[in-house]
Amino acid sequence: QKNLSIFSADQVKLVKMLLEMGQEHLFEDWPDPGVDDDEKKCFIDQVALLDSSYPGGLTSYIKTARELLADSKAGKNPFDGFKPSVPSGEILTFGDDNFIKYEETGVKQVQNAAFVLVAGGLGERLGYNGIKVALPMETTTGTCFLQNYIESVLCLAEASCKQTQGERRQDVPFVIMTSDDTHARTLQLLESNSYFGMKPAQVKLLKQEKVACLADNDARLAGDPKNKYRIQTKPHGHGDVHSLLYSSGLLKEWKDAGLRWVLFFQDTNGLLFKAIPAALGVSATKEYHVNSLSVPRKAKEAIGGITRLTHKDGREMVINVEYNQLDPLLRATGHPDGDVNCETGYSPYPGNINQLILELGPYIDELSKTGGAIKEFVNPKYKDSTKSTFKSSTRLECMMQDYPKTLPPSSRVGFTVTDRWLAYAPVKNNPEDAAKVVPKGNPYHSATSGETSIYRANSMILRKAGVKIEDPVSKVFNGQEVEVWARVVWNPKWAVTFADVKNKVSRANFVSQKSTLVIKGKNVAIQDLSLDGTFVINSVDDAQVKVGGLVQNKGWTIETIDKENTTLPEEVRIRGFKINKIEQLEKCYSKPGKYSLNP
Ligand code: UGB
Repeated sequence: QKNLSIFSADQVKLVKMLLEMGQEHLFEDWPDPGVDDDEKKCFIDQVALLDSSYPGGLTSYIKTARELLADSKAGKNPFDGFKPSVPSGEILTFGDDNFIKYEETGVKQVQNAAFVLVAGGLGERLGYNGIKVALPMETTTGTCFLQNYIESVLCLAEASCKQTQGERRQDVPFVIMTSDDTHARTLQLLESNSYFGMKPAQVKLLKQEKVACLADNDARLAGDPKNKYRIQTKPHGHGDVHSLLYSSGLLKEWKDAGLRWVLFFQDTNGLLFKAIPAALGVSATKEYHVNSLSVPRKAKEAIGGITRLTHKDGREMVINVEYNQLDPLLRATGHPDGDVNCETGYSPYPGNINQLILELGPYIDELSKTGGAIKEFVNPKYKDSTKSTFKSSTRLECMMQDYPKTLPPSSRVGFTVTDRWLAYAPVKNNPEDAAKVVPKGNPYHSATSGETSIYRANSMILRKAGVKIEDPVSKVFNGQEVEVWARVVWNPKWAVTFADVKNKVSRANFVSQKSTLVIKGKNVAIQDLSLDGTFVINSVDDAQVKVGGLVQNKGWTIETIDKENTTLPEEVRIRGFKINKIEQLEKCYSKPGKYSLNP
């Protein structure tokens, strides 16, 4: 009571709200006014921030927490009454007529889309000290994830404009959700690289705030153990992206500008843009309000499963069931073996890769009702079976893929399955877990598999386009067995669709397994090339380059390294290999004109 005198009227309201919500313990041991007043003001500033950054404020947070904690204590199953079954969706096979048709439709739609990258996670599982979007996607060129994402969006937007004769007048928006853990470093990465060619105004950073931790089943907020004038906070999860987009006013701005789609994606999937045009084509053709891109999933793999849930009362939805919930749900509903592979060698439930395409109009309608609040969950670690105390504080969490949970039954919620090699190679696990914890035969989700998957995808795409690519060899890096294909890398300027690739390679091309082919140029035609070594082609946009003939040299080798070798940078050690650049043919075409190379 005595301390209220140091606060403004608005701050007093916040104190009263906390007292009404059973949070008086937060003010215990506060000394009289005049002692630590600045700290007390910082405390109330923090409360104001926690209150304003949660839809419905702290009152709503505490109420929801009490309900969810009571459900958790009672052992209530969130899927009570629901039966899982395998849903049906659009299945795409890379390179067939259907895929090409959807890709063409999708590219036209890109100019009506906004792209949203969720990059607030620090990647504790990876154990890397930097931000994940700054990691090299592959070490042949050293291109980082963020550069590839931005360049892919720019090139897709340009292709889209060209195909529709420049109907669009504005730049495609690119949003990055950051957090306190990633914000400053993301901004610095952008600024020090001139936004990788994007206009700074095109890029918006939205920072998510953490939420208050909960100390017990009554949802008493946990004090920070290091400072009695602070509440302990933890991340709320990637589901925050919806409320942030809504409260920022961006969605309305996009609607007014005539946009139709919002695409969401994650921080470390170097393959993701290879399937985006086709998936967008599916959304446009089927008029999906929600389209979730997925890939065949290995049983027990740490990605959610897309599942049809049918309730006893007739309710039905197609939704991601998170990996730790799928197995118990299946066991409880008449599938005694739980989450297992079927005869295809994969789980019958397609794997969610959190690449979502939402139609903007229905998205805004829904968010106008919910304010962007997403169904949350709580995962307390109890001290014992009485479930009355926690081992450490907990908090509410939410996931962006749970957005469809509140949608009306009339919503068109679909999904698109595409080849795994084409679309999904995340970098999430540290080398030890990848080698030892991941079940044998399941994808590693490591820096090693992330990079080698890029070479495999590019090689397989070239094969589909008619290039003869030698078979891969098997190697073990950081305890993980992977296929090593020829290191084929191109920048998005060269190709963003399969049609682009097909247009640029012709006749009898051959690339040996030990080779590296780097294409950094827009108009580079590969004709009758026989490559056994390393060939790097750089060209300016206005140069028309044709390359072919025999290129043979010692090339760039993949050298095994010891992950404990601290003289090497961390981003190299987590891969278990480095590229040893011995000899190459490098060609630079820096002036406009027509060039032909046939050594
Ligand atoms: N992220 C944020 O931006 N903010 C946060 O508070 C937390 C994360 P993880 P997760 O496709 O690979 C998801 O930790 O949550 C960003 C799906 O739930 O890498 O374990 C973070 O920066 C799962 O169903 O993934 O698993 C990153 O970009 C499956 O689809 C993204 O959110 C899996 O991803 C994901 O965070 C997958």
